[in-house]
Amino acid sequence: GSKEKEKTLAMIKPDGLLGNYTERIKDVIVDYGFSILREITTQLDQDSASRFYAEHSSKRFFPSLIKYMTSGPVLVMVLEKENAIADWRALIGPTDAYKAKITNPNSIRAMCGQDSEKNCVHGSDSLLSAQSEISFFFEDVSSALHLLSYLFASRG
Ligand code: DGI
Repeated sequence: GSKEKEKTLAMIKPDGLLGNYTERIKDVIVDYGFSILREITTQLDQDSASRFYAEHSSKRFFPSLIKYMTSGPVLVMVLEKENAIADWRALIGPTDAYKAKITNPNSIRAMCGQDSEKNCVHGSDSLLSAQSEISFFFEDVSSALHLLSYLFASRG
């Protein structure tokens, strides 16, 4: 019988877009059998980046993380397949891209990340976070606001 499909939130972070890794990452996504259901390019501002990473707000690296995440546009996707959440996490590799290059050389973070902060891509880490992260970008009013602010910002 066919297994339940699962959705996860994937993001190409500012360094990934800046380094022109989008097509290579999408090739990997398709090769591994994910469907890209939704896709949006947006610019996180201080407030939205802080809400997205709220669980890390007390960490020492938080200000630096927010500065990085707001430094340029991000490409956010909803990916779907069986076991999408764990499979995407496995494919992107460990948080620290520097370590990924040693321990998971075929991972996406090894391909395009630099260190424990500039690690090129995001993936939801649980069913609960996948649901809340997908609605963060695609199913509530904030997605329209992200898009609007991006459109207005790009007009200069
Ligand atoms: O789910 P992950 O992105 O793999 O990792 P996470 O949820 O533990 O951390 C979220 C993001 O915060 C991560 O992608 C990059 C940043 N981060 C995590 N640990 C460190 C960090 N940034 C710095 N500068 N130093 C860290 O130790």
